[in-house]
Amino acid sequence: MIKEQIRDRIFKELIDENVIDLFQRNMMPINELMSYYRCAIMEVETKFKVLNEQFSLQYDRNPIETIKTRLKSPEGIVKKIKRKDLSFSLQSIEENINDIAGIRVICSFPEDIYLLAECLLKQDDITLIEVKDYIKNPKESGYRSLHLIIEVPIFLENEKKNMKVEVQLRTIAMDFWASLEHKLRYKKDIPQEEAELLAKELVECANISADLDNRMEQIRNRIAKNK
Ligand code: 0O2
Repeated sequence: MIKEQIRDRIFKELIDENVIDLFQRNMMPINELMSYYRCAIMEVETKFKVLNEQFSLQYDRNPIETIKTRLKSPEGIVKKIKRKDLSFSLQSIEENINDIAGIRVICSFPEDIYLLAECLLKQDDITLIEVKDYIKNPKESGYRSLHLIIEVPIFLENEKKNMKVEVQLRTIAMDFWASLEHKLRYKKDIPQEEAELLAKELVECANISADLDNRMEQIRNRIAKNK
């Protein structure tokens, strides 16, 4: 039943025999792999919750506003396989797609992002694979966030398995901008010229939002100094 549902969904999206084959032949291993990624998400989420708790005790403040987690959908995985021109195999998925397990940590202030990233990366079971600092180097769209690709071990019945997780750290303002921009990006029926003007407007909004983040942080620091 699940097999048929997945096949129908993929059919609607992509109508690609290779893809249907991959999922049909590997249903059990795919479920197993996805379950490992879910475990990895749990491990990393717990690490951030522990850090938040400790900061709350030690400094009487919570650096984390919200944590969101997501497992990449089969459609998302297939799109990425195609975009990166990868082979349709489980091994290739595991080796080349780094964001199947995703965790988004929304912080109050920009400084908290780097503080949390440092605390996470100091932990001796975490291996850093890649850093993409879209705060220091925003994307052309205006997008800002700190992305970390890490490896975390999960402990199964008879083995330890290292799983990749993408951690996106951003402020409330960065998240607000990214969420709205993501929704607007899918409005396709806009004339080219207008689309270019809107893209510029979105970059401007991202800059204003970054400025606001910095000013709020300065206010926080001035208050802390006066204490
Ligand atoms: P979802 O569902 O959000 O995860 P890679 O091949 O993996 O190294 P990739 O996929 O281009 O390269 O990675 P990148 O650009 O570093 O990060 C991709 C993710 O960052 C996106 O995930 C978004 O979550 C976010 N992102 C990157 N650029 C933008 C942007 O301009 N606007 C918004 N709103 N989000 C952005 P996905 O793949 O879109 O899916």
